Amino acid sequence: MLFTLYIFTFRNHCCLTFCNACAHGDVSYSVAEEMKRGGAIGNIAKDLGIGTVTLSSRKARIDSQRNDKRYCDINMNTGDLIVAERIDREGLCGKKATCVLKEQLVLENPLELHRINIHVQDINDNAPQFSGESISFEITESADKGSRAKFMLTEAHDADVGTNAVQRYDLQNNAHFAVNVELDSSGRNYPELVLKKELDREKVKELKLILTAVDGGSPPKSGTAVIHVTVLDANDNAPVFTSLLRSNTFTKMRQTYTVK
Ligand SMILES: [Ca+2]
Ligand SMILES: [Ca+2]
Ligand SMILES: [Ca+2]
Ligand SMILES: [Ca+2]
Repeated sequence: MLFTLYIFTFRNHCCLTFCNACAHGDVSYSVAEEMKRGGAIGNIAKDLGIGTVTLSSRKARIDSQRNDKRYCDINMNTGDLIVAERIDREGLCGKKATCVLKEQLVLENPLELHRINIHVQDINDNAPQFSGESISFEITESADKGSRAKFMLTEAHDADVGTNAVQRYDLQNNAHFAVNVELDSSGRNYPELVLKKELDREKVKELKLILTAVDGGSPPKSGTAVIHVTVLDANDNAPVFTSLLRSNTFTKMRQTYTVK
């Protein structure tokens, strides 16, 4: 379990300004998302210096600053702040780099509030996904290899953040294409297909290559798509006779015509 504690006490300043329901100190914890219900985030009674008897006599409870769900509760016997609802970082914060749940410990008689900031840490619980199962291209066999023959691929999405999001793309080993990752103007990485050896439609009309997006989790997760390449014809072959017989016939015809 990840656990960090910071306590900021501003009792004096707070009580000078409003006394009936003043905050007596903030506590901050760090917890990995998807922790099981009932798991202890930290011992809030100990961290705030409140005995468990006081918790009961002053009817301690956790209030959420979100209206929909109360993610934490307090174990009155141990003073532990515990997980009451599934904490899903992706559902709470999407692609935000930091994710903080704000709760309050409320004590009565007299009313006393302690703000609780729970920093939700990402875990690698999502695999990269492409929007479709296949990506199709039509590429002429006359396309030059190298920097001029690049084809933008759709990027894979991973709901996790940081290193748990997509880190690299791998392309199935093949003679004609490689995959590069480029940074676009908005700072996003996108993959592109690069021709490294010219195509020849007379030898290969179609290629199917597996593209894999891999995240940086431990262990890593991955997602795949199939790249279909249809090789288009270019006029790169002169007509040739396919048999000696036809060639000989043509020679005779020419000779006959010449005599006349
Ligand atoms: Ca999650
Ligand atoms: Ca996650
Ligand atoms: Ca991931
Ligand atoms: Ca050709």
